[in-house]
Amino acid sequence: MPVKCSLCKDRNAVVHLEFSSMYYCEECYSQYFIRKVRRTLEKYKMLEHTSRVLIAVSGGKDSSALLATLAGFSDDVEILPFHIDLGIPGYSEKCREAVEELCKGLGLKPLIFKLETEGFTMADVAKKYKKPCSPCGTIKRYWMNKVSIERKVDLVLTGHNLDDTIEVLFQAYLTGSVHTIAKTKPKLERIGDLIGRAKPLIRHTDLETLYFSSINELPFVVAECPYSRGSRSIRRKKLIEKIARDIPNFKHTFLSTHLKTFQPLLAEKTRLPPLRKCKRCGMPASAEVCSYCKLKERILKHT
Ligand code: Q46
Ligand code: ZN
Repeated sequence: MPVKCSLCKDRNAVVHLEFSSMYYCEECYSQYFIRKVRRTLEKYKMLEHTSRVLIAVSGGKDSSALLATLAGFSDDVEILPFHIDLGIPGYSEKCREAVEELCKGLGLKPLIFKLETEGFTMADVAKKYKKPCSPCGTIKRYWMNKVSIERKVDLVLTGHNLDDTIEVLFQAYLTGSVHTIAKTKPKLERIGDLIGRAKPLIRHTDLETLYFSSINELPFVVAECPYSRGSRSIRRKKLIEKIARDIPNFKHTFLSTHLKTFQPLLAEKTRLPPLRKCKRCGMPASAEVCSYCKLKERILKHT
């Protein structure tokens, strides 16, 4: 006998979430997913004093689910989908196409930035850096912020989910990275020219966004970035998954303990260095020259 949906008790269930022991049919699952995003937005006052948000869309399942959920969410908040074409051979093109198709279906016009217009791509970065994910993060943060300033955006929303957050925290607690622990939270307020950032999917697991994107047939790229192969963060995610198999709500408990206890405590005790303006590009920097300008110089020297 097929299992029935725990909510409508009528239709057959297609999704089972182990951490909550709930079963959902397609319709109830989508409603549950959207409700949870709305509750997260409200709980952490993410859209307060916000009239224009930039949603960073990568072409993956998480940011696609986020954009689809928030498109048409409110007449008071304008949404600007933003995609960075990183120029990763055999991968970036698929990502860009998925974003374009998704936006077309949602009636939104995406803003697409091609890294190659800077004179280099992630392929050049990967030749220089053994672990390209860290410079890739610098590039993405820089352009998300720069475009947000230019477009007068109040807040940047990213598709980081619970699994992403727990992976970062797991490593931060292991190594005692107090700054990372202190700044890992659902919403970071704006500091000067550093536009605020929020993660409306911070309470959704990897699997929850995968189910939502698949059920709603959203265009997204299934393949992983070729530069992520063998990365430590993927290995850590696998380890966390093993723990969650024995303790199904491990990730949720970790996040809530972090947010209730350690993050506020450490945020009070840690002071981030005051921000300056990069002397080359004028963007916020913790040193004389920002990390993006340093990275760009290093790559261009060798290309
Ligand atoms: S795109 Fe960039 Fe990711 Fe590829 S190089 Fe790493 S960070 S894995 S989300
Ligand atoms: Zn700079």
